[in-house]
Amino acid sequence: MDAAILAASSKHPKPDRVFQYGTAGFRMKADLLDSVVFRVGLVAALRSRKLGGQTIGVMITASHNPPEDNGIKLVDPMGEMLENAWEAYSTELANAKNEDVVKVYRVLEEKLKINKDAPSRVIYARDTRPSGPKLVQALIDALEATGTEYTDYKLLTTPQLHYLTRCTNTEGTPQSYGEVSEKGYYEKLGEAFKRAMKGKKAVGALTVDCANGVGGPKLAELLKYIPKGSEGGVDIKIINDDVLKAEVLNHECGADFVKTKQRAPPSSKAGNNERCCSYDGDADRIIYYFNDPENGFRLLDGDRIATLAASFIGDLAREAGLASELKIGVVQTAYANGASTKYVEKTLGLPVVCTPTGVKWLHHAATKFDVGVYFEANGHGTVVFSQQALKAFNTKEPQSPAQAAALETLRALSDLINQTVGDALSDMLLVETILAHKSWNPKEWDLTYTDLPNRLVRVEVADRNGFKTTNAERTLVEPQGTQEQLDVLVSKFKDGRSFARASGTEDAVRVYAEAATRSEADDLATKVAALVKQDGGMAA
Ligand code: G16
Repeated sequence: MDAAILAASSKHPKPDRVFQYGTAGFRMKADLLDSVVFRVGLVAALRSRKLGGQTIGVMITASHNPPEDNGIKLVDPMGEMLENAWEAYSTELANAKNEDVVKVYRVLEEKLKINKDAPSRVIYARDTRPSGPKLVQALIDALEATGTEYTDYKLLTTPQLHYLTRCTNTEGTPQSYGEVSEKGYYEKLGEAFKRAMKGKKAVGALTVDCANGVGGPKLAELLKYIPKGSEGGVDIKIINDDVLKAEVLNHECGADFVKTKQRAPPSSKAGNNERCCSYDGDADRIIYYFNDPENGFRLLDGDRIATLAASFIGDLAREAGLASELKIGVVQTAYANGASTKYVEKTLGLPVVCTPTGVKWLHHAATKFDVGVYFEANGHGTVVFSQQALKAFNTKEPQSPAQAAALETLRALSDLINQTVGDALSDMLLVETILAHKSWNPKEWDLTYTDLPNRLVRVEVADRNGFKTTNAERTLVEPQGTQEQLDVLVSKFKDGRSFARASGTEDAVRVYAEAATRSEADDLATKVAALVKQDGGMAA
C-alpha cells in the first residue's frame, strides 16, 4: 500500500502553505486545495479503519464562502462532526512534506493503534462549485490507494450527507435512522411533515432564497413529497436557484448575506408581511425574515428559530405530561443576541449554555439535555433528542386526546428534525410546522421579544492567528492589552456588548457588537473594528 499511496500522492503535491482544519474543515481558494483533499481522503480511510470499518462521510463544500473557494470536512459515523482530536491528525497530514506523506500516515496508524487489515468505507458528496469534480478525483485517488470502499453521492446538501452517513451506519439495527438513499431522506421528511402538520394550515406562502446553491435543486425535489397549502401543507416559491452560473453562488443572496447585511436579497420580490427565508450555499443554515410595513426589514435569525422551537417543544412536553421527565435546554454562542438569551432564561425558564463557534461544540453541549435545542445566530442549528426522550415519546400512555396529540406531534418532530446536524430543509419544515400550529404570521413570531440592535463586521488583519480567545470566545487573551481597550469602549455604551474572534472559515477577524440603539450598536462595532485593525497590525 505504501507504494500506492506514494504514487498517488505525487499526483497531488502540496503547495508551499500551512493548512489548518478550521471551524468546518479546511476552507480556502479551490486551486490550493488539491493536496489537502487527497490527504483528508487518507485520514478518512484511517478513521474508518480505527472504527472497525464504520462508514465515514466526506463533504466537499465551502458553504457560505465565495464561488472560487472550496473546502472539505469529515463526518463521523453517527453523522456528527469529526471527533476533535482527529482534526489535529488531519492538520498534521495536510502539512506533511510531499516525501513524508506515507511516513506520517504510518506513524498515525501506529500511534492510534489502527488495524491495517480492518476494512475502510467512505461515502462522499459535493456542492455545486465548478471546482468540485476535480477535487473529488483527488479524494478518489486517496481512497483507491488505501483500498477503501466508497460510494459517490454526487451533488448533495451537507446535511443530506450527514444524514446518509448515519443511515449507512445504522442500517438494519434498532437505531436505524432511515433508508440509505437521497429519496429516503425526502420520504422521511415528507412523511414526518404531514404527521406534524396534521389538521393545521400554514398562513400564506413562503419564499425561499436558495443562495444559487445545491439547496435549490434539492428543495425542488423535496417539494414533490410535501403537500401544498390547500392540502394541509405549505406553498413554497423558490428564488435564487441558478446552479449553472458559478459566479452567482452566495452572491447578493443567501443566509450569510441576509444576516450580515441585515436586508433581503435584492432579488426578493416578496410583499409586506410575507414570510421569506434564505439558505446558504450548502443548505445547512437558514434565516427567516419579512418586511414589516411599519418597521421595515425584520430578521428572524437562528436565535429566533431556537426560541421558537424551544418554546413549542417545551409546551408539547408539558401537554404530553413529560415536563418533569425531560431536561430541555438551549445552546448558543457569543453571537446570540442578549435579548434572546434573556428570553430563554426568564420567559421560557430554560437553561442556556454558551459554547465557542462551530456546530461541533454546540451539538456536543446539546446532547447533555434530553431535548437540546442549539442554533448559532447565523442560522446553523437543530434539535437533538436523547434516547430517553425518544423512548418517552413512544411509550408514554396518553391520558387524554390532547396528550395523545401532543405525543404524536413530538414523535413526528423527532423524525422531521435532522438530528445529525443543522439542516436548512428540515429546519424550514420545523418552523413552518410551528407557525402553522400557532397560526402565527412572521410579525407575531417577531413580537415574542425585542432584539438588541447589533452589528457584525469582518475585519482584515495581517495575521488572524494573532487573535486568541477564552471564555467561549467572549474574551481576547491575545494580542495583549486589546481586551482591556475593548472593555473601555463597551463600558461607554448602554447595554453594550462586543467581542472579536478570528474566523475559522475566512481570513479575517469577526467583530460583533450590540447596544441599546441602532446607532450605538453601529458606533460600537466601528470602534471595536478600528481597534482590531490597529492591534492586528493594519493601519486603522
Ligand atoms: C461554518 C460552521 C459554523 C460557523 C460558520 C462561521 O458554517 O459550520 O458553525 O458559524 O462556519 O464560522 P467562522 O466565524 O469561524 O468563520 P458554514 O455554513 O460556512 O459551514
